[in-house]
Amino acid sequence: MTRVRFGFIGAGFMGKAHSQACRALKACFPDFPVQVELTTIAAASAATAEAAAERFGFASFERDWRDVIARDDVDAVSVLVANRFHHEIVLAAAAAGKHILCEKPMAMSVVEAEEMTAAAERADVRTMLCFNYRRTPAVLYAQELLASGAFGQPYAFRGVYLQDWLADPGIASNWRLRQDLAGSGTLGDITSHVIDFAQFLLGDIERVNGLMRTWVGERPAPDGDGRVKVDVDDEVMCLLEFANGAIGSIQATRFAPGRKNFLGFEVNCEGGSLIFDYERMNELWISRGHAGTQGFERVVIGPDHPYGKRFWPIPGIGVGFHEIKMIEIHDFVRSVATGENARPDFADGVQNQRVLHALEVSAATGSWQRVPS
Ligand code: SOE
Repeated sequence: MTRVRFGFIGAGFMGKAHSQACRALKACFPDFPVQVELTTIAAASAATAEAAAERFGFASFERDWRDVIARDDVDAVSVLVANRFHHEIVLAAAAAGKHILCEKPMAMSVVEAEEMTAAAERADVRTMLCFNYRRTPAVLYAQELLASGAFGQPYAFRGVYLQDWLADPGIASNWRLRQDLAGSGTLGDITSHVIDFAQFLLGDIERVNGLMRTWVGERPAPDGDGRVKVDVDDEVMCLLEFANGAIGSIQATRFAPGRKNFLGFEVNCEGGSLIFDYERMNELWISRGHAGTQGFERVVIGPDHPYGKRFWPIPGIGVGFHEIKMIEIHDFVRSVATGENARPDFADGVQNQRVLHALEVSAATGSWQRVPS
C-alpha cells in the first residue's frame, strides 16, 4: 500500500493532535514510502465537522460517522471520541475492512474490548491504541535499556500520573466525569497510561490491589444550570505484582495541586535504576551498578536516541507532544503498509482493560485481584 487515506471520527483535542501529526509526517520521515492523506472527518455536529475539515486540512467532511466508514476512499479510521462510542464505531469500521487507530482507554469494559479485538482479527485489519506516551523517545530509550538486559532483573516499578485540572471544585462537569460516557474517571483516563508504561517496560501484570476515591461528589453543570453528580473515581492508588517477579505501585489523580502532566516512573533493577518525568520529557535519569554511589546521570535525549534523527539536529532542542503523536502515526501507518500490527494493538488494549477491571473490583472488595491473560 503506497498511501493511507484517513477518516477521522472526532474533532476535539485529539482530532487536532492527530491531524497535525499526519500533516507534518512528510517533513520528518521524507524517505517513508507511504503517503498519508486526510480524506474526511465527522464530529458531534455537521458544523463542527465542516469547521474542523477546514482547520485541520481535510479534503471533505461528513455529517455522520457512519458515512466516514462507508467511504471507499478511506483506508483507516481514527476513533477520537468519548470512550462510550469506541465499541460501536470499531465494530462498524472492522466490518467495513478499515484499519483502526483508537484513542484510549480502549473501551467501557473488558467484554467490549474483547469484542473489538475479535472483530478486527476476523476482518484482518491493523489496530493500534493511542497510549502515545510510550512513544516518548526517552521512554523508548528506557525500554531499550531494560530489554537489553543491561540492568538485570527488575525489582520495582513506581508509576505516577498527577494532574490538577479538576482540583478546583468549581470546575464544571464534563464527559470525563460521567460514568455513562467515560466508563470510569481517573482510572481509564490516566491510570491506563501508567499501566501501559508498566506493561511496556516490565511486561504482564499478574495481580493488583487498589484504592479508589471520589473527592468532589458534584459539580456545576456544563451549561451552568444547576449541579450534577460526579459518578466516577477521582484518584487511584494501587500495588502491582508482575509476572517477571517485580512489584510496583501507581498513584494517579487529577487532584494534585501544582502537578500539570506529571506522568513518570522509576524502575529499580538489580543493576541500576531509571527515572522518567514527562514534565521533563527530554531527559532520562540513569543510575548504573548496584550501589549507585554516583547518584543519577541526567541523559539529555536527542539525535542519538530513538527517532532522534527524525526531528531536530541539535541535542537539547527537545521534542514535545506533537512529535510523539507523529511517531505514533508513523508507526500505525507503517503497520498498515507492512501488514503487522504496531504495539500497543487491540490485544494489548484488552490486557490494559483487564488490569483496569481488576483494580475496580479490588477497590470495591478490598482484596487482591488476579489479572487473567
Ligand atoms: C485529561 O486527563 C487528559 O487529556 C487525558 O485524557 C489524556 O490522555 C492525557 O494525555 C492528558 O490529559
